[in-house]
Amino acid sequence: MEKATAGKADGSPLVGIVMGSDTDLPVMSESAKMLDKFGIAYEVEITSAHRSPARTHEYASTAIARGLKVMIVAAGGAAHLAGVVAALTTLPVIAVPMATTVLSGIDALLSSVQMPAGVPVAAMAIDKPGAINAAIYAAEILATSDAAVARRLDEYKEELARSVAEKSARVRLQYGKK
Ligand code: AIR
Repeated sequence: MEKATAGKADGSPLVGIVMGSDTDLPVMSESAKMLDKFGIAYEVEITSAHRSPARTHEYASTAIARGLKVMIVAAGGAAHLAGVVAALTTLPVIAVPMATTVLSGIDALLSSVQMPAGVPVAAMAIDKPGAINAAIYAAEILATSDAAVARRLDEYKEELARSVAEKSARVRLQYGKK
């Protein structure tokens, strides 16, 4: 896949990856990896809706002025971060519920998805699949006005289909079918 970076001419970030704690980073690095794959510039921020509300307010309310176009927001447990960020910006906010508590992410999923009317949050699946899909979804939003990102998404879909065909060929071989 071609490696040019999608962003403003100065290469400044278009996507903000925000998480409630550094303990979310091992999962959220999957979002970063996918954005790298699509050549999309991003920034990473740790801030907590509960532990650092002032920092969260500052970060979210200045996101548009910094040139961001989409926010990916991850938190576990009582995951209010995506909702708070969405309350403070008109950028599209994509939530990734983290499986950090004994409830395995169901708590974070419900906290993210059950937003009141007027403050939308696009909630992804819990943990790694959600982190990957959040980046793809962010790329899809950017692709509506960026032909290079749209082309990389097309290539990614083709790559996905090829990988299924290859898996099928391997399994058919294993079970004696040609
Ligand atoms: N969290 C941090 N502030 C508010 C919330 N909901 C979340 C983090 C992390 C979990 O609490 O997003 O998933 C546990 O954080 P820690 O720092 O205790 O490991």
